[in-house]
Amino acid sequence: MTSASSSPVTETILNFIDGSYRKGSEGKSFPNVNPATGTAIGVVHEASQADVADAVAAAKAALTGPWGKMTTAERVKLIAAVATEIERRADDFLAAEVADTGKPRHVASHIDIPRGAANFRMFADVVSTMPGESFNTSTPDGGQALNYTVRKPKGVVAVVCPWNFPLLLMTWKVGPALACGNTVVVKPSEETPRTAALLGEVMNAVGMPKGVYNVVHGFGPGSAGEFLTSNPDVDAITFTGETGTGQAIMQKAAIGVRDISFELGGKNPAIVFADADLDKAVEGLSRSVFLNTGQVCLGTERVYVERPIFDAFVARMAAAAQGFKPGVTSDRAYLGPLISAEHREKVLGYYRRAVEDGATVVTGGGVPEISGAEAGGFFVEPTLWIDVAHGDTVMREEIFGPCCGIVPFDSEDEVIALANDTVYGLCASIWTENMSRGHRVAAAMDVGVCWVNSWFLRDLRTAFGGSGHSGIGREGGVHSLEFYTEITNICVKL
Ligand code: NAD
Ligand code: 6OD
Repeated sequence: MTSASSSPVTETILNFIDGSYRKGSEGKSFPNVNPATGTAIGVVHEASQADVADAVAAAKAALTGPWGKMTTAERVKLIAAVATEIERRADDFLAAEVADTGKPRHVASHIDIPRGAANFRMFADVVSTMPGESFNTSTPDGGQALNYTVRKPKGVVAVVCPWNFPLLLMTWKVGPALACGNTVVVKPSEETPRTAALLGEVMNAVGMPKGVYNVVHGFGPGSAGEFLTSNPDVDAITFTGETGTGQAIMQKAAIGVRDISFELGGKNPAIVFADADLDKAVEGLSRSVFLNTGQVCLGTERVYVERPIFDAFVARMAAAAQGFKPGVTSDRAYLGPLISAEHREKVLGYYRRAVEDGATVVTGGGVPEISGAEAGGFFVEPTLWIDVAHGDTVMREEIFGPCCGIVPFDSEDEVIALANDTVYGLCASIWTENMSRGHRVAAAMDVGVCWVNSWFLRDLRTAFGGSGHSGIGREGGVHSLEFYTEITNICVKL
């Protein structure tokens, strides 16, 4: 049981260690707040340093227990069963995700929960079909040697997660980690602990051996996040979150020379050429700017539009933004709240800064009028700026809100230079009907992922990640196996 009560409104959210739900051993807890109403709806039990050490010890012990002895076929069967069980309990996961994030149900039911299941099923397939590598080598004595590789799990993997797509981003790492035979200790965001905790029920239901999947709740520095990443029995750390947090975790990873995989922030450009299909571009960029209330690492907070269509594009985007109704209960609701009062203050600070720096607000810029139960929610208006300069703060720093600056450009070379002039390198989205140009400009983008005439269109077999301040490494398909396994090359003199 994740909870002391069956009501999601009063849920007590517990740590999951060695197959059992546990309170924090120091008796500490913190409130779980629904961002759509601003009210506390649960209590989260914070893991102490001893609890985190217990979770890591359980994960380490599980490596040599029944889990470590399973064949790949047995292991992937269990992992596929996790996917099926998430699907069977989709309503429970949906309720948990909506309670934690405040996001509209249709967003969570179309994106977060199905991906939670797909992340297990897909990596079960990848591991089952992974080919090996071998080389025949000529030796100095005129003979031959055979080189081939075997892959082994890294060991105990720490999975440190953010709050924007909690189940999706956590399982994106837990799926491949387990498929490769590792064990995990997950530290969900303090804002969104529920789905990670609920997944413990799924693990027990499918018969996952104890200690393979563990969850510790808490914060970063001086709490579960730091306790976990500095624990010497953790063999590798995979992290999704802010660039600054990544830097702090990297220092801990240096102790013991542990491997890291980082998916960090972004300040992603979208580029709309004059020959783009304007209907499709406006629809696509309405998603890339406003989906999940802009709380998407892949969000395009910088939008460059070729001058001949600039005014038309701005007018169409403004109409789209004004069509979104903030709130979560209505069928038309698209813009949920931001995750917290603190994050709303940060976003509103950028809204003020844009105006101070001379931007013109096309639409939005403040807090919407909302009555009823959602009056206390952490909503902001969808916001568009023009007359922003390349060096303005809102064009350089990640805001993580439903907003973007829209800037005209005159040539391909100019826009490539503007798009690439950032410390980040996560993704870009290019809109053109000239596919020769589409390919050319996409290849010129200094990013990990570039979409042409689309955005956030995912095939889980592809490499995903960012360069520069946006991350270290790539995950997805076989790329995940590079991180979650250790290779031994065996050389046999024939
Ligand atoms: P965050 O970095 O504040 O927190 C992420 C996690 O790290 C949380 O669980 C937090 O408790 C933990 N943490 C914080 N400090 C820590 C420390 N010193 N040691 C160990 N753990 C620590 O990020 P967030 O606010 O939860 O998420 C938003 C950020 O995540 C944005 O910058 C966004 O771009 C980024 N993000 C990136 C991707 C990607 O794929 N590149 C995906 C989603 C989110
Ligand atoms: O789709 C994914 O695998 C992924 N990591 C998405 C990240 C979204 C960021 O907010």
